[in-house]
This record gives sequence, structure tokens and C-alpha cells, in this order.
Amino acid sequence: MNFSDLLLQEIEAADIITIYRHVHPDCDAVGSQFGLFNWLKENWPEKQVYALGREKCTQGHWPETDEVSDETIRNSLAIVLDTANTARIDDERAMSASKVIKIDHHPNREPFGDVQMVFDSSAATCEILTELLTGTRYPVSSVTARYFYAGILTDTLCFRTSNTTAHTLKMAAVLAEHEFSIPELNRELFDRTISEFEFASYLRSAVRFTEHRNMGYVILSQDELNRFHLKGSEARNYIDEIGHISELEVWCVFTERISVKGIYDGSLRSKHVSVNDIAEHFNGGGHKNASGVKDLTEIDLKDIIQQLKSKAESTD
Ligand SMILES: [Mn+2]
Repeated sequence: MNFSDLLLQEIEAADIITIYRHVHPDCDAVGSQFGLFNWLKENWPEKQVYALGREKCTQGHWPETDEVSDETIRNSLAIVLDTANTARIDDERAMSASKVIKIDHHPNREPFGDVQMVFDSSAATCEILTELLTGTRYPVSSVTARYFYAGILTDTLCFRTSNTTAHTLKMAAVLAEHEFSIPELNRELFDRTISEFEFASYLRSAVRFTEHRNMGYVILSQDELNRFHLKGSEARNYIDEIGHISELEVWCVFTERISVKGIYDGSLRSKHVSVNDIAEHFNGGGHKNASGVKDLTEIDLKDIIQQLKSKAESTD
């Protein structure tokens, strides 16, 4: 039996279906969730279908989630989307459901659920769902297609990541055949407010480049963050603003704690050299080319900048 038939069989057997996503949801998490939710509601109006999750996705416009009782969840088929491990499910009750299906594209390091549809060569969970749902005889509407397209578009950083394949583009093309405006969706997802634009301009103007000009960094004080009404984490999310400079090997953004003067957190990025080994010495860690650090004193800050600078220069 193929995965589309298997999914259909499970859906048809369930009267109640609850759908989950991960904490700190991105557009692939909510896009896959509301796309599947909408497809189920349109094709099985008699079933009770619920989309769950407390945290909101800050990019794009998404429907509100549902409130359901513990008993409803226990009697439901749970479908967990875009979530690699149970600790990251945004509703710890998911695993109490009578049956659990995991659908995801992250490496399956923590298998969970009764049925798993994990394809780690897919660029997005929305890419997997497009394949699964269009493989059934039930129609995918333009509303569903728009949700899935948003997930694929954002998880691939607009089809730029290395995991963007011919299959990714084929699924996006299948979705794009539906009636929805791609330019409007792009504006919804990527347009900025004037204050966001002003902060991005400020961040760019505040970059300091090292002598070898292959590392750039920004240190933002409490005063600067307060001026733009931003939390440190929100400001550090703008790191991509300085991530497209051809000479740079390493780039970082450090932000002073709003609550504690003289203590800094930081985001580190690199093209080739590893930064996670350095991050581990500064209360942090992460991936080879993308890491975070926290609780740095001003002395630590000087120290880490020196270490990152030497790392960047080793590629000269
Ligand atoms: Mn994803």
C-alpha cells in the first residue's frame, strides 16, 4: 500500500482528528497544519477536525487554533506535522491519542507514533503533504494549495536551500496551478513594516568589519534595542541582513540583555568554517554554520570576537 492510501485509510477510519505542529511554529509548521485541516474539513465535513497549538507564527496570516478537551484528544487520530521529537510538539497531549501519525521531513532521530511518514529528502512537510494528498481521489482546493505553497516557499528560503530538489519544484508547480495569487502571498510573507525596515537599515549601518574584511559583526546595546522596541532575540533574527556579503566568512549579531547591563547573547553564522565548536565555550552551540551563544560578559565578548576573527582568517 502506498502512503497516500495508508493516510486515507487512517483518516476514513477516524471520527475525530487532531492536528499538531512544533513549538515556535514557522510557516511550514502552520502551513502543513492548516492545509491538512482545510482539506479534511472540505472533504469530510461530518468529521470533527481540530488544529492545535498555543504559540503563534509571526510570519504571514493564519487562522486561530482550536481548544479541545483531553477526552477529545484521547479519542482522536493525532497527526503530528513537521515535528522531529515529542518534546517539541506544541501540545503535550498529542501522544495520548488513540493513534498517532508522524509526518515530517527532519531526520528521524526520535521515531514516534503508530504510523510514520518521514521523508528527510523533502525540503518541507508541505512538500510531503502535497504529494500525499494529491495522490488521493479527494480534491485539493486553492485555499489548501496556498497554505502548502507558503510552507514550501519559506522552508526553502524561496527555493534557495540545498535541499530544494526537482521534486520540491514539481510539488510547488502542482500547487501553483491553483487559483491563488503568488505575488500577494509573497507580500504577505515577506513585506516589512516601516519600523522593521528602519531597524534593518540601522543594523546594516552598524556592522563592523575586521581588518581582513572577512568577518562582520554588530553589537547592540540595551539603549539601541529599546529605541527600536525590540527584544534581543527579535533583533538577532535580522542576522540574514548581513548574511549576503561575498567577502564575509563569519558574521554575527550580539545583543545586550534588556534586564542585565553588560551581559550579551549572540547569533553566529559562517559559510565554511565551524562556529559551533567556539559557541560551545560560550554557553551555546548549534550547527556547524549557525550557532548561538549566551550570557557573555564584555570580556567574553572581546574573547569570542577574537576567536571568530582568527577562524575567519584561517580561510584567507
Ligand atoms: Mn519544515
